[in-house]
Amino acid sequence: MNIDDAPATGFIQPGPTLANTFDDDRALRSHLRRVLPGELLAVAGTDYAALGEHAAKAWESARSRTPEAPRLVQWDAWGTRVDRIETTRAWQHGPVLAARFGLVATGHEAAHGAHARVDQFARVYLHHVASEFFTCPLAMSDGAVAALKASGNAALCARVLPRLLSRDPDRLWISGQWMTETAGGSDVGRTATVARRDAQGRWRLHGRKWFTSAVIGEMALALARREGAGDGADALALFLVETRDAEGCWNGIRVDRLKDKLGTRELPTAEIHLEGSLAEPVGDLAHGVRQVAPMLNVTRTWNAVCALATMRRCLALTLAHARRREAFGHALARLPLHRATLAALQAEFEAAFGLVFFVVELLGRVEHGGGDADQALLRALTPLAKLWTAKLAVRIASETCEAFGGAGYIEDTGIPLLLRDAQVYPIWEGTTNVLALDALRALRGDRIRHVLHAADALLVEAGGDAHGIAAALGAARDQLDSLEHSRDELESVARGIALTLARGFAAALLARHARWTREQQGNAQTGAALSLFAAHGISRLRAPAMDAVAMLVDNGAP
Ligand code: MFK
Repeated sequence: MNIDDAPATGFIQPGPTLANTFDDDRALRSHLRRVLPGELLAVAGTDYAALGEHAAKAWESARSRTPEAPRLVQWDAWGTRVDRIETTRAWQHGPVLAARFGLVATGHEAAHGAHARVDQFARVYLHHVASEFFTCPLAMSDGAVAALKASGNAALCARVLPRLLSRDPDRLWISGQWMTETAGGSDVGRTATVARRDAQGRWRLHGRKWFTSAVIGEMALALARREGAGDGADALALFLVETRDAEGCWNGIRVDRLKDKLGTRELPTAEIHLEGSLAEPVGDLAHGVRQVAPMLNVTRTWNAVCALATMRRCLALTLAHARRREAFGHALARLPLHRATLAALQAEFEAAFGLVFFVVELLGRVEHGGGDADQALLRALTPLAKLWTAKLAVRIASETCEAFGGAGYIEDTGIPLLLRDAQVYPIWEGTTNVLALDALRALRGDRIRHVLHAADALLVEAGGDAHGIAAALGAARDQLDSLEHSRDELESVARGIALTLARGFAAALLARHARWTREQQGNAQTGAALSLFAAHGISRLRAPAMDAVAMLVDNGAP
């Protein structure tokens, strides 16, 4: 049968399409206009538009082909162990786009000073979804740059940083971060990999790494325990491992298998054995967690920016669909409950956007000599932004599936992928609970005062606090103070405190931005987002309920 002779099938719903994702993004555009100098925005704007165009096209092309997955080929035809990882097309092209758009390098561009990080993360945000999580190894690379700079190891920096920051795809290096082991995912202190000297006095690593997301890279930073150094996190050291030797052979690395993951399937996450891999200490042969911490904070910022990118993609598709899909005699976008649902999600997204890009701005300031107050604020807000946006991305992706009805549950619409991928954000780089406890660590002493003081200053800039933002933040501080001497109770409510601080600070930022957009752009949409966000409630505090918890977890025995 000729295709032209096929019987008419009646109504067919067109799938959602994307316009240039930069042109279309009010939150991003108004934010960049407020914080970036005009000259930088004018030059970088060409790249943002190109990334936005690429993102729209990548969405279309992904719909017209069968999804690809990476493959591990362990043996060649003649029996030689090769452990070759074959990646998808988007991944093969990843280094070219990363170098061309400076997805790591622009963040360290000296000429742009403290603004470099905003420029960089605007690029990351625009490219993340289209990159098919190639941003994951880029995050590790950026984190490695931060850890190496903080280490003060001049020789390693001179050798490696020009590679990690290269704008030439043939010179660009990608770095992994190898921490997670079978015994230690969150509790990194249980790392069992051992560092031992060989006959020539060189360090070699022996052990098993359970999640290595960038074994395709040229190097990795890995935690290992110097032989005989004792137990615990303090006895760990941080090492740089180059994955291949001068002949291009694996540096004592055996790739056991690729992970069969819920999402991020294009990302070839591997289990590996280190069998005498040559390694170089980054700093002292102790305090490895402290040495890797700058990396963790940078990768957690990437996590938050990528979570935002997923939210924005979900909202763009949901709105595009709501404008074209009709039900009950109207476009979905005209139905009161559907409209209210979408607007509430958009408001949450805009608040989260402000918090994440404020963290990005602070990171730039701190890296360019920012004072103690900026440092304390950055340390406190990074885990808050990471944990809140990770959860929110899952919620928005789940609502997105629902907003498409049955089509949102069908794999080749591309919608379920957003939800499966979003679920990585609350796990990757520390779970919600680990991050909530890190927030407690970061808020110790008078750091909480810096957060509240900064929020007060934002509310002054906003011209007032019409939504009880300061009160919500104050209540979180009071709970933190009142439970200071009862560690178990404090930990049991840490999520509520962290979420309240994240939401309260985000609301203060949104209030300031609402004033700016109203006065500078004659636009009341940010103010509307603030009203809806606040109406949804800022506080997420919970009272400790230790007895009830014990009854439920310990099977009735308090
Ligand atoms: C997209 C790709 C996805 C692919 C699938 C992914 C699946 C998941 C794959 C993974 O496994 S990703 C990695 C997830 N793991 C983590 O992110 C680690 C989570 N654990 C933590 O974050 C713990 O809080 C941490 C290991 C960092 C610390 O726990 P410890 O061992 O109890 O350390 P301790 O004694 O509290 O802190 C040691 C030092 O580090 C202290 O400094 P001092 O020695 O000077 O006192 C801390 O203050 C410091 N520190 C800890 N966290 C810090 C920090 N400093 C700055 N910033 C931080 N964030």
